[in-house]
Amino acid sequence: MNQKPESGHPEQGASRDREIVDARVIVTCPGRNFVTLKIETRSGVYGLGDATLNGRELAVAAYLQEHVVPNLIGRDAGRIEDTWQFLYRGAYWRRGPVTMTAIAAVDVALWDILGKMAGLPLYRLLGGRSREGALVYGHANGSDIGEASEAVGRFIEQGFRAVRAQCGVPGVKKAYGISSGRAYEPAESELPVETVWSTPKYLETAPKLFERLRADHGNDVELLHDVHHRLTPIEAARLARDLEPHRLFWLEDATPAENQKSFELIRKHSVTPLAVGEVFNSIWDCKHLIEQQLIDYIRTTIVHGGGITHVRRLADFAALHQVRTGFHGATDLSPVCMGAALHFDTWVPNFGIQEYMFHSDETDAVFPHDYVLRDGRLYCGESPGHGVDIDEALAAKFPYAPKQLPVARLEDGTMWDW
Ligand code: KDG
Ligand code: MG
Repeated sequence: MNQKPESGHPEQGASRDREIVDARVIVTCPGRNFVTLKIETRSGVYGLGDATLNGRELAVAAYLQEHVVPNLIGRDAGRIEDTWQFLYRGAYWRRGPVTMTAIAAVDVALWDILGKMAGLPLYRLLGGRSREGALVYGHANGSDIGEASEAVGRFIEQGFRAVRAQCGVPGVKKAYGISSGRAYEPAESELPVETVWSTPKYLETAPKLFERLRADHGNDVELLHDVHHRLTPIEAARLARDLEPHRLFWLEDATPAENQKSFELIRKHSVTPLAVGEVFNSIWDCKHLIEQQLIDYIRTTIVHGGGITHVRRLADFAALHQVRTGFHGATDLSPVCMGAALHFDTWVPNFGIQEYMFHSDETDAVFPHDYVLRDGRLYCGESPGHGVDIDEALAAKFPYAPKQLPVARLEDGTMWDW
């Protein structure tokens, strides 16, 4: 397990510096829950990885604490690939969100250590810059079409070039993506809030929203929309077709994608670009979607997709089929994930867009970082590693608060996809 160099080997001193001597799981709730893995080497250099799985935080914390950390102590932090293979291939029970989020935390922390030891920002380790900054999209929403359009206008005024738009649906009490005043945080309570969903009412409203947005804001701004898995394949095909005149950048999660072939139906009826994959954990979840060019953007990001080591393979595979990246970036992914994602975005040749919601001031204080937003793009910093740290003393002041994501039912009470 512990690859100790033979005595007299030239790497011996360096390898001893890289020996992992401690790994700790830090759970904190500066406004919302985050799980962070901190790996320390004998030399004192440490790395951080995000391990946050919204509403299931303690499952990943326990997986790391009980089953991963004991395997890390004594390992060479420089053996990133071998550690990834050990945690993935070596585990009989592989894949799934809990396992892949735990692996991601280790992987990102090790890349962070590698960058710090090399004195290089992460994007340079990956192969260097492909662009100056990463195009981002913000989240605009409103209780009705008019409010949503005003919200889109505010994003454009702030310099955003791309905006996701969601609005309330008449007759639906709690439509997806609508905030009640403060920033949108769906995991609201200890037990899931039950929402009610009406597909016919939604299908009436969504095209009208985008007709209005184009009338109010013109064609220069990129517009995106998230269906959040609510439609059947044929309903999704109808929506994608109805939205065609409004030229969306993408339509996201139009139908659940466990059955990857279901996207063939949507493709048959529409040229609206499709994005999928924030709930995927591995290349196997999207292999058919990518190979058959059934999607245009893959959303699987570093924290839930096994880290940089695996998502890099996914992105390279996607590039062969002209599918571009569009990483998940909601606030339940910590600044540690965002920092790593931005270095990846800066390097990856087939970059599409990066989702970005502002974290709260408390979260930004717990996770000091060097990435900045300018004119609708996010720029990663030049500090070694991924450029995100944790203030552990401050983190300890925000204890874990159990919260789960909502569920959805149809009007007759049938459980539906949230
Ligand atoms: O934890 C769930 C959220 O990250 C998700 O609901 C946000 O769909 C989402 C998005 O596209 O940001
Ligand atoms: Mg989404």
